[in-house]
Parts: sequence; structure tokens; C-alpha cells
Amino acid sequence: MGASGVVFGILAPDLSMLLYDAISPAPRCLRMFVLEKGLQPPSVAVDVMAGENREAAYLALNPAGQTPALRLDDGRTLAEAVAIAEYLEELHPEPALIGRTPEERAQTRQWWRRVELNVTEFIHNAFHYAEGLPRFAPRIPVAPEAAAGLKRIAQDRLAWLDRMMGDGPYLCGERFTAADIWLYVWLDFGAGVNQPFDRTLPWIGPWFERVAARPAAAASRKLLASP
Ligand SMILES: N[C@@H](CCC(=O)N[C@@H](CS)C(=O)NCC(=O)O)C(=O)O
Repeated sequence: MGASGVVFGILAPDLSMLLYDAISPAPRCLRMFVLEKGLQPPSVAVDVMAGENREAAYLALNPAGQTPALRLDDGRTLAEAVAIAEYLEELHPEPALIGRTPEERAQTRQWWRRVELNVTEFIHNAFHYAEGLPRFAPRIPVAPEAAAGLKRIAQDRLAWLDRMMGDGPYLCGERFTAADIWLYVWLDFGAGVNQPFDRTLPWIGPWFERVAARPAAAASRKLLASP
């Protein structure tokens, strides 16, 4: 068990749904998603700063060693924030954050993938290879020489997204979706780790303030289990 011991009970025989949460952006995406849905899943905090997620107890649950993860009622564990969000939306369709129709869901996934594959993964990896290097070098392969280029491409692709946006308040027009959550959380994270985005971008700038004003945006800064 980790030095902090916050994953107490990680292997407990109780087979009910349990969210493994952490103070990091991927878990925060899922927290904001859960909060927007009005769900209150039981959760425990994993101390990723101390590397608790890389210890045997957590690896037994999620061999990828990353957060978030969701233990299901049958004892199996799901990882990847997007996959967990998709699962929760199927269990709790309302309010819809992915979509109510095949067309809505496809449109959300289109923007979600553009956001992840072009912007947020670049921010994430640039952090691993630069500001997060001391923490991540012992855990994952790192490429410090790539950091500056990744940061540049993330900002370039953000401007590319900006140019594609229409008149709607959100990425999917009038619908606030998971794609907005992911982009917001990662841009907010980037701003704090030497990856500020251009607030003068004509669509993204006002959009960011609009999403930041949602109660779930502020609430998602804290762990779900926080008092
Ligand atoms: N693609 C994964 C990324 C998960 C991930 O990288 N989680 C980070 C927090 S943002 C983590 O657990 N980092 C600690 C580590 O890798 O040791 C997802 O979206 O769930």
C-alpha cells in the first residue's frame, strides 16, 4: 500500500462500483463529467504524486497504472476516462453528455477525438517530457527533446479548432458535451504548467470562460470524496 495509504481497501472483497480518483487532469475530466450528470459514485483517492498508482495493489486493478479507473459491480475494472464516461452515459443517459441519437453521439465523438488526438494528448505528453519530467522519467518512456514541439503543435491545433467553430456556444453547437469537458479541463491544466493558450482566440477564448462558469468546472477541482 502506498505511503499515504489513501487507497485503503483497494482490494477489499466488496464488489460494488468504486471510482479511483486522483488530483490530475484525466480523473478531473471524469469528475466533471460525473458532476454534470449529477452522479455520486463511491470513490477513493489514489496518490499519483507519491506513485501509489504504480504499486502492486493498484496494478492488480489497472495494469496500465493510470488514473482514473472504475471498479464495476462484478469486480472487473475499467480504465481510460473516455471509456468510463461512455459506460456511465449508457447507465445514466440523462442529462446526455454524449448524445441522445446516433447522430448526436457521432458528432460528440468526432469533436472529442479531434480534441484528444490533436490538442489534449499533446499537452499531456509535453507535460510528461518537460515540467513533469522528474516525476515521470522513472515511470514511463520520456522524450524531453520533443516537449517544445509538442507544446507548439497543441497550440497550433487549438487555433485550427478555433477556425472550424461555428456560431454555437459549444463544440457541438447548442449541446454541451463531453468534448467540451475534455478540452476545458486540459486547457485549464495547461495554463498551470507553462502551456497557456491564446485567450484572444475568437471562439475558444469566450468558450473557455463559458465552460469555466459552470458549477461543475469549479467543483471538479476537488476530489469527489472531498468533504
Ligand atoms: N488516456 C488515459 C490517461 C490516464 C493518465 O495518464 N492518467 C494520469 C493522470 S492525468 C496518471 O494516472 N498519471 C500517473 C502515472 O502515469 O503514473 C485516460 O484518459 O484515462
